[in-house]
Amino acid sequence: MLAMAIPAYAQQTVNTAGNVEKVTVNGQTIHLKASNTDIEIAVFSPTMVRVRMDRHPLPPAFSYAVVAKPQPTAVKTTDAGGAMTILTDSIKIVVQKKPYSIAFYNAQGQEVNADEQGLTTSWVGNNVTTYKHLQEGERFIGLGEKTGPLDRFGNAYTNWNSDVFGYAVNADPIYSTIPFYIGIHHHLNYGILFDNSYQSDFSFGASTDRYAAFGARDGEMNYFFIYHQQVADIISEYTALTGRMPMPPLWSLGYQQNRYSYYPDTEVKRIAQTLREKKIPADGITLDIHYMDNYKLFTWNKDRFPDPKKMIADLKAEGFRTTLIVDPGIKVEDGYAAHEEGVKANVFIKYSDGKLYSGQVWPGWCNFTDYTDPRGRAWWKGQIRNYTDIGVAGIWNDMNEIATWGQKMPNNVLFAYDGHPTTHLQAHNIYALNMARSSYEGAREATQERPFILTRAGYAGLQRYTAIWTGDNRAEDDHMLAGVRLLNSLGLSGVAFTGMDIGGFTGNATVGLYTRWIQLGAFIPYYRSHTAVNTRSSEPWTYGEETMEIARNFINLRYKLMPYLYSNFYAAATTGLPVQRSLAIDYTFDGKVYDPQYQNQFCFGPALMVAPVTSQQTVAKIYFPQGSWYDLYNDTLISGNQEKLVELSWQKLPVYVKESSIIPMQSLVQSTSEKPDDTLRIHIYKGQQENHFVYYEDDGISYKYEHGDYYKRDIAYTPGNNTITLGKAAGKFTSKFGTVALILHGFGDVQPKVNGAAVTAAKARLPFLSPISRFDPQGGFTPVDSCDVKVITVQNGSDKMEVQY
Ligand code: NBV
Repeated sequence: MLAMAIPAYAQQTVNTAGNVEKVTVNGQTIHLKASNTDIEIAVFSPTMVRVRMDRHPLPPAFSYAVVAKPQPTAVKTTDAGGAMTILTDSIKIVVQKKPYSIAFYNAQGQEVNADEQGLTTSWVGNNVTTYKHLQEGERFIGLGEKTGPLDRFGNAYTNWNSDVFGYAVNADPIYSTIPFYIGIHHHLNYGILFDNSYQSDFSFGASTDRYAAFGARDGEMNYFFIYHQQVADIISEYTALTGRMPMPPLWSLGYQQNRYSYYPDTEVKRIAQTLREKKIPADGITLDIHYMDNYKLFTWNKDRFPDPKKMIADLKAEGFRTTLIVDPGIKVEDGYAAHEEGVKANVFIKYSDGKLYSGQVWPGWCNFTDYTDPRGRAWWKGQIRNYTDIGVAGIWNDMNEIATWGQKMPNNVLFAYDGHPTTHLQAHNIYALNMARSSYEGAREATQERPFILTRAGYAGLQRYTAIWTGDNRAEDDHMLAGVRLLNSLGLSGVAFTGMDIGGFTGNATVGLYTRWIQLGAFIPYYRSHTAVNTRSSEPWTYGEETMEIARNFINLRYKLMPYLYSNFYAAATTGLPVQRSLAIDYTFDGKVYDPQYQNQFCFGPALMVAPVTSQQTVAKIYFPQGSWYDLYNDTLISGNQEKLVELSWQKLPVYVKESSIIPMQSLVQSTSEKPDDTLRIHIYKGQQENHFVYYEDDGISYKYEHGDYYKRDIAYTPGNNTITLGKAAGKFTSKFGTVALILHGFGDVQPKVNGAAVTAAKARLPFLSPISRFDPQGGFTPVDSCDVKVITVQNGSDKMEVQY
């Protein structure tokens, strides 16, 4: 069994796969029998392959992350004695037989990824690890919600979902596990998903010049290799594999106001009213644990909330949706309905001796639902109706790492693991995913409307059910920037709907920090202010008049950008591309984007580049990647491929528009339930590049879009022949906009024609893109900055329209 010489005094041995002794090709699946190991190589697509290995015969594959089945793919295999070659249109896989090792090449024969010779895959005890050869200059990005730099080279990480109150900016692990990363070297890139839910470890050349490794405490070596030329396509295939997000409810993209906790009901209403009075647009209010009776799930504290149904309805009438927090712990108490029913339904986690496991959380001793048991999920879904029946629109899944006081859930508690009974060790990292799934399915089935689901912990594939936020961050500058990187990394790892507590959860934000953070939040997919109990409140007016005005300006901009944002969520739902995008997606081989000075810059959709700045900075050094960029506030053109010092003002967060961008916007509304005016404003920024943008609309509430009830058209800008085309609209939905204003930035004088007929382009000083305006309750908003644009106004419809200028 031993493949390596181990000194006699060693307590443990390193076991390798050994030599491949037999090869069986079964269509796209190749089975290799090695001396110590069973190996299965399954081709999922011309660009994606799964490798599974274990020391005993491999059972049928089971995964909570993976939803895709192998697609029929032409595969050519050659067995040339010492090596086995598996060929698709795009990749060549070479398996050396004596001893086993595997390498992946592209169609041009370049080595993309290969085992480190001599180490390959091995076991120490039950711990299994694969060692990949560290390529020269290799960078590593992704791995989900992981702290640290954008380029993870030189670092190592552990996956074990953990409740980390007020975590340090470099803490690891934190709440969730997404064992997927992207490697980049020699103008090549590839993705690897290590699909094993035991505690896992990744090393990206940490203290070694030989390898990048991934391994787990137990279970199979089971990984997917994905090869594409573009990082965007890798993310796209990774999300085809693990599933994509459904369209979110439109309201969940609006501003959300939180604190731990708003109570009683009069306080909740006061917050909502104040937002309206102060003309700060908002769509959501979230109730934290104090809504419950003694923290007992599915109950209400009747003194604080005598009539929750009415309160929720009243809030809805004002354009606010209510989200409630839920924890997995159900208080052990006689007479408490949820507990009694859960015991009766036999859905709680048990020790190996059959006794119920209890752990301590908010309510005291609790039992915990086994969401990996279909019965547990069904029971939870029924309980969720307690909320949806009274109009709750969002479910916020907290403490689902599982967090118990002391954090030491024993190994010997059992989980159903959907027909593959197992212990806590294997179920821990996928527990939250299944809780979020149960909440999602429960709310969706009960209402037939899109619920908003938020989770703290998760596993690869969580995007199918839920948005995620980065937990208990701190009110510190560094944390704001670390949060940006966490969200960028989540985006690289298939999760598009992400957020962090704006203002910081623990501690008190300074005025400067809150100001910078609330500005930044306008460009973060889930835009929610939140803070802990006994801290300075997170409402924009808590930080004085000036900050409130700045907050309002940026929240206003967020609402005006809603058509752009919603279309970007459509892109996430259909291609998996994140809404908040690390520059590594579009500028993968530009070393500058990984420079610690610039690694926090990101794009909000394809058009806007945001450079986060701290409360301490008066000047920012910003990197402008290739192409040209427009200053969001005054349209000043900045050429790319340069680092530039920019003087900062409190009013403006550095944001730039990429040349050739297409940004659909609308008039200001106070919530997404208010109808904007009739004009869709499509901003187009002159540039050299051809560009197109998929514009998308639907009712924002239901699932009818799954049956064709949407309005979708391609907007193309082709500078080469001076045209802007609004493609023929697809879908059964009628756009809410009767008019389209094409707003041309940087085009100078134009004599446009629409479908061949001359029209006039009005000259305008733009009042609506720059967020910086002064608000006066009598006179409304007066813009501070403006720029000259040309506006072509046409009727909106569904036929193709060509504008020549
Ligand atoms: O439910 C209270 C908090 C919540 O506000 C926070 O966002 C979660 O991350 N929750 C943690 C429980 C523990 C707080 C110390």
